[in-house]
This record gives sequence, C-alpha cells and structure tokens, in this order.
Amino acid sequence: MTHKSNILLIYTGGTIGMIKDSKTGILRNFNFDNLLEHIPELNLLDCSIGSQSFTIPIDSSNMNPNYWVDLANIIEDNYDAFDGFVVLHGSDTMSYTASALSFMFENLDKPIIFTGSQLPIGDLRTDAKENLITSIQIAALRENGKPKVNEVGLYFEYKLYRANRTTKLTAEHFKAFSSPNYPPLAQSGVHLIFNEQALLKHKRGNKLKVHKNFETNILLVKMFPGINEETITHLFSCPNIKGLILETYGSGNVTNESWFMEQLKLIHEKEVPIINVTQCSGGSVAMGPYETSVGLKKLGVISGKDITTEAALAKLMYLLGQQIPSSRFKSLFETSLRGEMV
Ligand code: ASN
Repeated sequence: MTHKSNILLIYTGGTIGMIKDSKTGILRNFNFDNLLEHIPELNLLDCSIGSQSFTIPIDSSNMNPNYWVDLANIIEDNYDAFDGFVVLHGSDTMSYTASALSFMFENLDKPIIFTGSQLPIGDLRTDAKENLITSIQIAALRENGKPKVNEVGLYFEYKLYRANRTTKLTAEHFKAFSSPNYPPLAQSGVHLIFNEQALLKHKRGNKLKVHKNFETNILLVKMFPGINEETITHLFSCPNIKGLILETYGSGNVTNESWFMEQLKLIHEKEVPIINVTQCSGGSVAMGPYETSVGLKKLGVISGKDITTEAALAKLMYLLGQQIPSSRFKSLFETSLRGEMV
C-alpha cells in the first residue's frame, strides 16, 4: 500500500490568510479551522492535511526571532506525526524567516515549504490558491518511500526556491521572489519539474537538531556615498553590539578613507565579527582585486560570498547564538551550512 502523506499547514499571518467579508467588503483573517470550506480544492489532493495557526496571526513586518522560535516549536512538536510542513507567511519578511528556519533545523529530512500571496485568498484574482495547492503537493511528494524535498523551500508563482537563497523582489507582481545566485529547485507548469542536482541531499542517519538561540544585538549597515564619520562612529560604538554586517558596493568594496578604516579596526579589536555582503542583487563578494577591498581582507573581514542579506542576517544571529569561539567564527561563517552560499 502506498503511503499517503500527512501535511501540516501552519498559518502565521500575512495577506494569504485574508478573506473579504461578503457583506462588509472588509478583509479579515479567516478561521483556519474552516480551511477546507474556503478552499474545497484541497479535498482533491492525495494527502491528509492538518492545520495550526498562530494564536494571533501577524503581518510579517512584525516578525522577530521569538516568532521564529514559536514556529520552530510547532514544527518540532509535530515532526514525527507529519511528513511535511507548509508555512503560510506574509511575503514581506518571508525570506528572513525561511532563512532562519533553515539554520534552526539541522539534518532536516522532511520538507518545510514557505508560501504566501500578493492578493488575499478571498480575492477573485488571487495568486494564493495556486501557491498553496502546489506547495502542499511539493511537501507531500515522496520518492522511494522518502520525502522528495529535505530542505526549507519557498514556493511562489510557479517556482520552488531554496528559501535561504531568496529575496523579495517586488511589491506589485505575482512573481514576488527571486533567487539571484541559485537556480530554482523546481518549476511548475503542466508538469512539476525538479532540478535534481540543485536539491540538498540529506545525509541519512544524522539526527535532527533544532537550534533556538539567536543573538539580536547585531547591526546591518548599508554603505552609501556620503555616509559620514559621525554616523559610523555613533553606530559602531553601540555598547552591546555582537556582530556587524556591511552591505558593500559591487564585489565587496567600501570607501577606504582612513576615518572609515579606523572605525572598522576599532570594532574588529572588540572581536565583533564583521561580515561583508554585497548590496548588488546578484554576484559575489571577492575581497582583494580592488584597493577599496584590500583593507577589509587584511583586517580579517568575513566574506559573505554570494549570500543574500536576509540569509547573512539569520546566519549571523544563529552562529552568535551558538557561542562559537571567535577563532572559528570566520571559517564557519564562510562555510555553506544549509546551501546558503557557494
Ligand atoms: N504585509 C504583508 C505581510 O508580509 C504582505 C503580504 O503578505 N503580501 O504580512
């Protein structure tokens, strides 16, 4: 007898879960217990679906690491009872949450698929139904008795991406996400076609570990022409700062004016890890080729390589939360832990 997948649908909030009240025309969160009533198509899927909702669903602009832990707890508590998980989440910060979950779940051997929508599920032109139905189908897929996907994915507008490679691209179009440095894991058309080589392979036998400590005393600074000494001095002297991400130009370049390099040196002497990520939407950091990045390399600044800012932020909070000794921090950050960088 073939195994019928059991999928847990978790609603955290966001546009997808809203429905227009037919009488008042006002958008409100719909009651998840009545999910099947609103989306009868779900009855046609060849899997059983359980659902859970955040007690108070949130707009994803209110997301924070405490909610990441709440979500991880729901998945961990139900891990053995379900074959896959679909997380309904607002699109605004979906890439941050999904990246964080990818670091939290070490040795994942089941799919956790994030999705959402640009228009509410109750809207006539909604993109929610396709996103939701295909996400459930992907989470339910099995091959040789095992889940097809063993990682945290993000499904939106006909594409499944590795979640920690994604970034929100537009507030307007249905294709809201892109994965600039990694190919889609699957594409949905008449058929659902997987890019087999792009999928993470699960190392069988390694037990699931769920990490829940995040250090939030970090700083993300986007460089811009005209950023001045007073601002940088003020930011870098924050008393409790434990990590710094610099969003630099191009392939990892910043101004090499002496006041800026001096401030970086001071923060580096406090053993605060400094991560270099590019503010370009694609491509990689490579420190050295330009005079404007040689100083960073000499100082021991950590290369974010081709990581997204969202994944870099989640990885920094996660690794700082693991109390990694400073001697190992650079090499660990520069290692791909969940397929988030080359
Ligand atoms: N503000 C919403 C959210 O991120 C946007 C959406 O879901 N499309 O929660």
